[in-house]
Amino acid sequence: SAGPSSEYELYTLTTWLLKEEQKGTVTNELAVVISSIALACKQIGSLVTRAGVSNLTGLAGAANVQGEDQKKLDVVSNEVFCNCLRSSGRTGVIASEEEDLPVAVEETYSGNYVVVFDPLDGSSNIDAGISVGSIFGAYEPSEECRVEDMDDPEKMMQNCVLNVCQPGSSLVMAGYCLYSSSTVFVLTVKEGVFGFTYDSLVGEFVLTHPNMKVPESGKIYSFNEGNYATWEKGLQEYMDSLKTGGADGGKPYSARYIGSLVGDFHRTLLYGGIYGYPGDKRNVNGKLRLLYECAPMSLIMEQAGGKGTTGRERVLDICPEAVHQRVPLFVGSPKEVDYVESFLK
Ligand code: AHM
Ligand code: MG
Repeated sequence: SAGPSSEYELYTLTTWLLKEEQKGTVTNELAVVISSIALACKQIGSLVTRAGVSNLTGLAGAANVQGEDQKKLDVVSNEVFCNCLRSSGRTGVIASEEEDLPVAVEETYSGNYVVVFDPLDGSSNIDAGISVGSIFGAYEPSEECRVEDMDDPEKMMQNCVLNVCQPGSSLVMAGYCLYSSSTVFVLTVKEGVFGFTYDSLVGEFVLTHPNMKVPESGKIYSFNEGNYATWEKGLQEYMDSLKTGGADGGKPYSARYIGSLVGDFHRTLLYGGIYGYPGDKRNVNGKLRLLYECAPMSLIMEQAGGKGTTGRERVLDICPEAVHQRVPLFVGSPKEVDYVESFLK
């Protein structure tokens, strides 16, 4: 029964975290990690809003390890995230979309959480002022990432990769922050999903969406249908069937695609339906990364009563073999995910 008890009580993310700590659903260390991520998101939100006037649009001039051109804001957001996590003192290893390899944090004080994140997803939308977001998740360390190994960079690095390569089912926390007409921070610590909207006058995330649940089904699909010709037969048949009303027939589905995972996902969570980034002939595993995109989003969707699958297996069951590994993703209302799977399995 989380929520304000008086009309004037401001029920913020901080209040919520304190209550969760009292209940024992988050450790003190994890609460500190989440607070530091929220701070990073506030800062990124303000940078995104001001990008056009502070010369932060356009390319940074380099490509990341995955060969993608980095935008200025990709680079800045990564720095903001890393700084906030470092100064939290509770993070042992961090892995980011924008870094080649996971990095050990020297300033760790306690907790040692392994934090994975995409600091700014959908950044191709930035220069047009369209929604973008940050995605994150945390694991307990699986292998000691010992400071004494710092002298042996090779060993240190292997240790970090081992820590990071855990299946999504081991995540202890996941969330995202949407930078749009409002800034919304959505979080799970595996006890349901909670959404907080940023109140810029108070400077805090305020609880606005307690215990979010995805509708059982929903007639909205969100795919980059431009890739249709390169999809497998089953998926093409599925797509065709949505246009005649899907499983129950009737009204055709509506198409909605921003090209920002966080925005498309947030709508799917609230209104129901399905988001998909399938594999195609050229990229058999699609485009999205398991560790810091598909796994956290699948955990959130499952916690909201929905599902996340590659079309063949549950995303949270996959143990990553590489930090930037890609997998196909279908997430959303349970009935919609079952329906797409019936064409693929
Ligand atoms: P990014 O991490 O480089 O920003 O790419 C991820 C984004 C997702 O937000 C979005 O769902 C997808 O790429 C869109 O890809 P496409 O343009 O191929 O439809
Ligand atoms: Mg991304």
